[in-house]
Amino acid sequence: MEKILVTGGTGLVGKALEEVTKTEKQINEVWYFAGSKDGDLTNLEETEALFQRIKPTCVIHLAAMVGGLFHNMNNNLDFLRENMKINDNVLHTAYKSNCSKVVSCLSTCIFPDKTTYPIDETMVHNGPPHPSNYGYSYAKRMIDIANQAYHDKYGCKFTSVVPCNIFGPYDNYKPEVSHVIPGMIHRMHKLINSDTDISESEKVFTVFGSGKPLRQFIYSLDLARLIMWVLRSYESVQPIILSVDEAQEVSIYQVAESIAKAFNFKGKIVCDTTKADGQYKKTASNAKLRSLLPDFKFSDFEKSIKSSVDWYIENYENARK
Ligand code: NAP
Ligand code: GFB
Repeated sequence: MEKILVTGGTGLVGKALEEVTKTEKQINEVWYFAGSKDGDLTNLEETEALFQRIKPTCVIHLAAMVGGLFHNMNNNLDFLRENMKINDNVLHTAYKSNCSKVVSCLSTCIFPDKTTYPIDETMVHNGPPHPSNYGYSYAKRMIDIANQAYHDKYGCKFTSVVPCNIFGPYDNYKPEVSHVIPGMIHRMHKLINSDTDISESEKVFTVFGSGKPLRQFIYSLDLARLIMWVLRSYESVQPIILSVDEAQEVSIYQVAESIAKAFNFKGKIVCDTTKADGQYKKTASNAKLRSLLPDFKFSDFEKSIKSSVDWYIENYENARK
């Protein structure tokens, strides 16, 4: 029997994995989706107690202090320390628990800021990350270093995936923490449902920054399917990028237009260039994934945005906001 512990199981990606396992888990698998209430993974004793309770054979390690550009910019030290503690506790406890495989999660935002494009898996440590999120980036990079060290010393099958920006149901919509898509969904929903005494066509939605930066976005349910494939079939310690194609890259302004279309928003969209843009782009190549899984189909971006907006409207009361 495979017992798969998903740390960070109550978040955006964890909930997508839970949804996908409903139809795709195998007969010999039992899945556990743990959140911080099941154990604070910055605390070694609580981490060991969680592993002692679950006795996992495999771990999908998603738990992290996670946030968008503005949260990272103001909290690099916390992102560094929290995530270093979580990652060391989980990896070392997984080793001591004789877990047969651990799949951890990096991010395309951790690559060097000054780089050639497209970015690929060999470039993780080729230079400093963007200054806006160096704390998070270095903590994530150390997962890759630790994976190599556990493999060198003990032969552990510890590997990592590198998603591009992720969105979908159960995202984190808290304004001070959120990534761009949940941040915009939350703000547009609030704009549409406030000031009902002025017509919607007179309302103005503000895109933070210039709207010019470029991003690749993967729908959380697609990522969940790819992570399951990595758990079952990817045997290398080296990271693998899980991203949509380079051609799917969109501007932040285009994201705002897609969200406005999903809300059928009739007002204006303007950009507040007094707010930071962050990284201009972090274009990643998914050639390694495509070479191993040539037939994988990514969901349509516009349809996935519509599904995410509809989910937020239907689940507004209980959403993290
Ligand atoms: P999320 O929605 O913020 O969820 C974070 C998860 O980690 C939650 O389940 C949370 O538990 C758990 N957690 C946080 N601190 C914890 C602690 N001290 N002890 C135990 N659990 C803790 O994050 P996400 O977007 O799903 O991210 C999942 C993974 O993907 C992360 O490793 C992140 O770095 C990576 N990633 C995310 C993106 C993105 O765009 N979202 C892009 C690339 C990579 P609670 O629910 O109890 O708080
Ligand atoms: O998702 P996001 O916050 O993070 O996107 P990054 C930031 C971009 O979206 C910037 C613009 O260009 C912002 O100016 N933006 C426009 C907004 N409106 C909004 C809004 O309402 N909220 C937010 N948050 N942005 C993060 C890294 O970079 O990527 C993290 O800092 C993490 O470490 C994440 O890895 C995946 O894509 O810029």
